[in-house]
Amino acid sequence: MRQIACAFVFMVSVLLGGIAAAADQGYSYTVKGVIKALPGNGRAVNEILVKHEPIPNYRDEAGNVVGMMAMTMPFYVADIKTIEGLSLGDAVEMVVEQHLKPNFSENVVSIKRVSNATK
Ligand SMILES: [Cu+2]
Repeated sequence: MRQIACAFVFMVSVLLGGIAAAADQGYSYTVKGVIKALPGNGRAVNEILVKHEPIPNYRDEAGNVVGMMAMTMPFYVADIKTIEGLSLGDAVEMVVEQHLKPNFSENVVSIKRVSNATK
C-alpha cells in the first residue's frame, strides 16, 4: 500500500511538472501599423519591422498590463507564408500572440493589409 501511495505521489508530481512546463494560454493583441522593412538585408526570414500604433493592453514578461507606446520595432511571424505579397509601406493589422511560459515569446499569427492605418 505504501508503495502504491508513493507511486501515486510520483505520478501526480510528474503530471503537474508537465503542466507547468507547457505553454500558457497566453494573450493576443490586435495591432495596427505600417511595414517599414521586410525580411532580407540582415533580417531573419520571419522578421518584419513595423511602425505600430499604441497597444494599451500589452503585458510585460511578468504578466502585468503596462501598455506599449507607438514605436517602430521588429516582429516575428509564425509562418512566413503570411507575409508573402506584402510590400514596404503597406498598412497592416496583425494579431500578435504572446506567451509568458515556459518562455516569453511573441509571434505574429496573422497579418492582413488594411487601408486606413496611419502612415
Ligand atoms: Cu512596440
